[in-house]
Amino acid sequence: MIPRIRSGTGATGSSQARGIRSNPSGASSATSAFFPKEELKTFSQFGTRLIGHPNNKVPGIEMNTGALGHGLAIGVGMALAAKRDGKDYRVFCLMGDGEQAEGSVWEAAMAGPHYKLDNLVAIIDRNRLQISGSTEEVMGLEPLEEKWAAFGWHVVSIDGNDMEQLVRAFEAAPSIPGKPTLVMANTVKGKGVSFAENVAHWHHHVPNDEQLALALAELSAAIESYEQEGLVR
Ligand SMILES: Cc1ncc(C[n+]2csc(CCOP(=O)(O)OP(=O)(O)O)c2C)c(N)n1
Ligand SMILES: [Mg+2]
Repeated sequence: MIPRIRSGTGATGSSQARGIRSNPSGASSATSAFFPKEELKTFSQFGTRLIGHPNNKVPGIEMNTGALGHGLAIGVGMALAAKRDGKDYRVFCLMGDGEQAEGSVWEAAMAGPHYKLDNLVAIIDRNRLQISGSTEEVMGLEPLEEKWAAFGWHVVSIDGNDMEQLVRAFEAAPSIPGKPTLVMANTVKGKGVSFAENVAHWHHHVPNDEQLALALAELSAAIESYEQEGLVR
């Protein structure tokens, strides 16, 4: 079953490393009644608070993002605060794979196991692309899972486009007491939109009217088939 996903912080802490993901976070904030859905129409326009990166002027968003590499350090702080305050919430931090080129990610990667933050789950969107092309050409990351394991994380590798696998990985954490979990979510960028799949420049590109119509048709057809299979509630 595909569960509803809430963005922002609440009973479950969530830290977003990936600023460019402001589209879905804005949409889910609106549907979670943080602000009226109408406001989504102002996205990226002059004077809007939906500026293209999550920022703390948007209700439900506590941290600004945009500069890569800060999310995990914030997540470590939130998870450490939970431990110190005796709270039982968990913290989820979504990072990009291109983001792994930032040194600050690895400082936070050291701190997670050091403070035994088994209430922390970091996810890497391993789509093998970053803004200007292949991650392995821009800054080689492999062997990435081994690096995280060597830093003391419990590493779980899944198909990140499969919602069931994601939910299972999140529910299973923490598997090893004292160890934070790293979910390597192997994904296809632009999945489900034929012309955008695996194409780096869709990191940040505005579709024209035809592309928008095609994307909506393809995604609607996919949602319909999920509904028929009983996979969406
Ligand atoms: C500190 C910092 N350096 C560089 C950039 C420019 N930049 C924006 S997105 C990006 C690539 C991110 O790649 P990835 O995290 O894999 O995101 P994807 O393209 O897969 O969505 C870069 C280098 C930035 N935002 N912050
Ligand atoms: Mg990427």
